Amino acid sequence: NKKTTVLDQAAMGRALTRIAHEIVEKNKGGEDLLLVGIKTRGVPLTKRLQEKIRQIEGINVPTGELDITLYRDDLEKTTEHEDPELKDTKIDADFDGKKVILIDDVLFTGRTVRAAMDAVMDIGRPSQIQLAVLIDRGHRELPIRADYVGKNIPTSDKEIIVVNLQETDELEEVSIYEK
Ligand code: 3GP
Ligand code: 5GP
Ligand code: MG
Repeated sequence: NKKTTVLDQAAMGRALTRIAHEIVEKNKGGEDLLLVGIKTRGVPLTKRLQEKIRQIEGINVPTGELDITLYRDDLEKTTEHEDPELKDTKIDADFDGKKVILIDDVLFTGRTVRAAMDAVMDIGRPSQIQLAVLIDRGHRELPIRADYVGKNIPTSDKEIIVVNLQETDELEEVSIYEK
């Protein structure tokens, strides 16, 4: 059951615009970047950031996607310390020497990002890996932090964050639910 909406459509748009600006600022324009979305909802977020960077800098940053899954159907098991695994990779660009920015909707334990970093290092030699997330809900189990955060939402064990995007859910909002 739903508790509160933490980002509406306008707030989400502003957060992503800010992140796009932060990305080009930190990377001095963005020439050597490659944006890699983590499925499912990291992928539309990646497309949106690519479009915003195009508007800001006039460059078309290449994108790719990773499918990292926990091989489980029960989300309740998230805290049982299972390690997610790579299922599928779609990256056309050669990213040796590039700065790879991983993009996901929610950062929680950090295990998905760890698996994503492993996958990236297995297929190439990026000069850097950075991380952008729409929501950081806390509860890290690994020494991982995001370089770009849409919103920090400290959650309790009983709360989950529901991210609805136009592209996947025909609705645009982030809310907190009680399990
Ligand atoms: P996503 O693929 O867009 O990230 O894991 C399948 C979906 O369930 C995810 O969508 C995610 O949004 C949602 N979800 C909600 N709570 C959790 C959670 O605690 N762990 C995981 N892995 N996914 C969750
Ligand atoms: P982690 O591996 O950091 O524990 O979890 C990150 C992945 O699980 C992300 O891909 C994210 O989509 C999903 N996830 C974890 N917790 C939540 C949550 O509360 N809400 C949503 N929407 N996704 C979550
Ligand atoms: Mg996700």
